[in-house]
Amino acid sequence: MADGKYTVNEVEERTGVPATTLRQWERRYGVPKPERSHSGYRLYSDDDLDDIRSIKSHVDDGVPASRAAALARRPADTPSSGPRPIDALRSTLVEALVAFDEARADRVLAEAHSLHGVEDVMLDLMQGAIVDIGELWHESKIATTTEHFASAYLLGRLRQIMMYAGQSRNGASVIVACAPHDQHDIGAMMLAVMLRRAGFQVYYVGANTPVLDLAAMAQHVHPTAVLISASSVDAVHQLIEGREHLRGIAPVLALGGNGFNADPRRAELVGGIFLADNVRDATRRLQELVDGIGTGAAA
Ligand code: B12
Repeated sequence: MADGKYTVNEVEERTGVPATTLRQWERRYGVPKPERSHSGYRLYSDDDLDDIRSIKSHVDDGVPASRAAALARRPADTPSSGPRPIDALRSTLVEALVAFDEARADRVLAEAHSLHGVEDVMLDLMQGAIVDIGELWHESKIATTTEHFASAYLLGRLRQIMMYAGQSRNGASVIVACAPHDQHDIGAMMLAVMLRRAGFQVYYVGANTPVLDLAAMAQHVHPTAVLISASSVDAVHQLIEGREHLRGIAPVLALGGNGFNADPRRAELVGGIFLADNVRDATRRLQELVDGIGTGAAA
């Protein structure tokens, strides 16, 4: 029931959980679910307090926060309480993957697709889930095998979405690849999916692509754009080292991924342009550039 009456400071005092953690749980897992006062402040109910105490006691026992939040949520995993926000689905997806429960993960994604658009499912749910899982792994709360299992599962689902998007025969052609030695291909795959859905003819090459081979492929397929993902500064350096082979590779050479997000000017060092820090804006920007080439407005 909605009976928000405690401010965040009061909740902090009563439960011992810091305000930053409370907001993090709310954002990531959808629990607690405080109301907002007219001036926008969070107001927590007695139910919220119970949930917070429950999560805290599970976490104190060593249960990961995502699972503790899922345990606190009542009733668990049932859509009867109305459409679940992406954040709530995200914690359930993380929980399913951590438990190696592929069938449950499938159900979460099915629910997500029925409630939200493909872009939101990819960018908010799938990206959010792999980042949460990365954090659990980083904190040694899950094994490397669990993280690999989750990555492989999500890549499989993304490939499926890409397949359903079909391949355009007359859209502008693009190659999507990852920098040499860069195994992080989930972002590149999301980019490929977005571009296919936007009508581009996408050649998806994926992880760990040597620039020399990429240049040879470009000579073969004559793409309008080559897009390269680099997830770290090391990966950016690999591209800087190979920049001679990338020069003139296509009318547009676009760079992205975390190695560039932190400092987009690094794209110039590789001889390309930075499109955006997310695939939704990047796709829009690329479309404008390609349209510009078509009308002679850009080169
Ligand atoms: C999953 C993961 C892995 C998986 C990758 C599986 C796979 N097939 O992709 C595996 C287990 C293989 C892995 C390995 C390693 N990883 Co790792 N990994 C991650 C993790 C948890 C998630 C990355 C991810 O998929 N994010 C989701 C995607 C969708 O986001 P994204 O890549 O940023 O993409 C978005 C945007 O950047 C953009 N975008 C991406 N590419 C492009 C390209 C273009 C052209 C454009 C326009 C936009 C764009 O759009 C995307 C969607 O909006 C991150 C942690 C994190 N918080 O990110 C660490 C992380 C990236 N890994 C890290 C490290 C250190 C490693 C290892 C070195 C670990 C080790 N000791 O072995 C190895 C390196 C292997 C290698 N040679 O590449 C570090 C990198 C730190 C750094 N140097 O910057 C991170 C940040 C973890 C950490 N906190 O330390 N990893």
